[in-house]
Amino acid sequence: MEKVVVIIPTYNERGNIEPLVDILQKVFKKVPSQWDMHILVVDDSSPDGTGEVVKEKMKKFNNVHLFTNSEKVGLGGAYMKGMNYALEDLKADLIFEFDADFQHDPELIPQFLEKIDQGADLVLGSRYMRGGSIPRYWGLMRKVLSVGGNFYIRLLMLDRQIHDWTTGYRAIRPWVFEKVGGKITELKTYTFQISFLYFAKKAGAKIAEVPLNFAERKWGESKMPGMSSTLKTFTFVTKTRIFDFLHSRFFKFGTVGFTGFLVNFLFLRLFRSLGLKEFWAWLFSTEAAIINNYILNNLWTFKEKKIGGVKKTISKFFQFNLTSVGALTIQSVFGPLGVKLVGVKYDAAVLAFVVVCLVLPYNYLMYNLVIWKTWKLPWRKKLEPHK
Ligand SMILES: Nc1nc2c(ncn2[C@@H]2O[C@H](COP(=O)(O)OP(=O)(O)OP(=O)(O)O)[C@@H](O)[C@H]2O)c(=O)[nH]1
Ligand SMILES: [Mg+2]
Repeated sequence: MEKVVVIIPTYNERGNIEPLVDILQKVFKKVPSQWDMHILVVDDSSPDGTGEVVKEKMKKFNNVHLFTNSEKVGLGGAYMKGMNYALEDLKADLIFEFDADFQHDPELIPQFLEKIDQGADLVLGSRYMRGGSIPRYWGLMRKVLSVGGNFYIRLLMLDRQIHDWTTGYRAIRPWVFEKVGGKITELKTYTFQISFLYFAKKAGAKIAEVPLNFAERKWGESKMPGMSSTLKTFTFVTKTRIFDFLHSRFFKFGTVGFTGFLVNFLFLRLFRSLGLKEFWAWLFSTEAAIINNYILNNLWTFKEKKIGGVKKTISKFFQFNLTSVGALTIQSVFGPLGVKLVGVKYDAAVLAFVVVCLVLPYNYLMYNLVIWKTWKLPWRKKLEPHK
């Protein structure tokens, strides 16, 4: 049997938690017997007495648990504490994030469990996939923010698989929380949910989705964050992705390429001033740029795959030179061809096009596939012997 703990953060939800616990118990009866279902309410000492209602329920059901925070810690803070408690004290094999206000259909729990059974580490109740929805009664502003916001996040995160980054209905395997929990610095509702998912994805969690028709809040007041917190979510996502880009291999590759261009230019001037013939000045300065790019890419862009040893360094450097000859060939074939096509007036545009659309992708591909071998062709992967 695997222990499942449905964590429900509450703040002034007494009117909801009362019927919700009963309904959840009914749903629990429908899940396969492999799952041992529990409820953990994380209450921030709600002034309306939510905690008291839960204590009453605990007398009736022994699978209901309560964790009380002495002050309001926000949704993220409540989840962090609740998840820790569910894993450390209750020894959960699976945890759920679940809202108290009936916006999350409890009847979907078996579908979440099925996805987990099929191998998912994290299942999302998704409002923005086929079959999911947001409430019709929402005001225009909330709809626009919700749909637009999620679209923006999806666009920046570049993940077609995930449709709902902010959803609060989730099933999570403990290892994911153990890997991710320590990295989360943002505890505000949306940033908490987004960064949890972001780090989970990075940690290699298998993510699945279940369509969710987000319902109307049944009772009580919304604790939805205000406008300024919502705007901070956009800043958070944007900053995170800019940071990712600055740390990406492609950005480093581009930066090294640019230093190569500078080296080429400076050495050309230097060799000329030393009295070298134009041809030799071009040849040597180009080689200087190639050496520069080889060293910097090896030490920085592809540092995880650093080439070492005299023999290997020399043979790879030879390969690198051949790759550069390839790039020169592309440029000297497609450059004149382009000029012929659109006229010499547009030679700068032709050069930019050839470099950006042909030479850069060619170099990047060759570096990743041939020189540093960070990528593997799909049919190569299968040929590798099993370890
Ligand atoms: N423990 C705890 N729970 C919280 C806190 N803020 C919100 N919650 C709970 O988190 C869940 C989601 O909050 P909601 O206010 O429903 O947020 P929402 O669903 O985005 O907003 P609505 O659509 O208006 O309901 C509910 O069960 C809340 O009671 C908090 O500070 N502490
Ligand atoms: Mg709600």
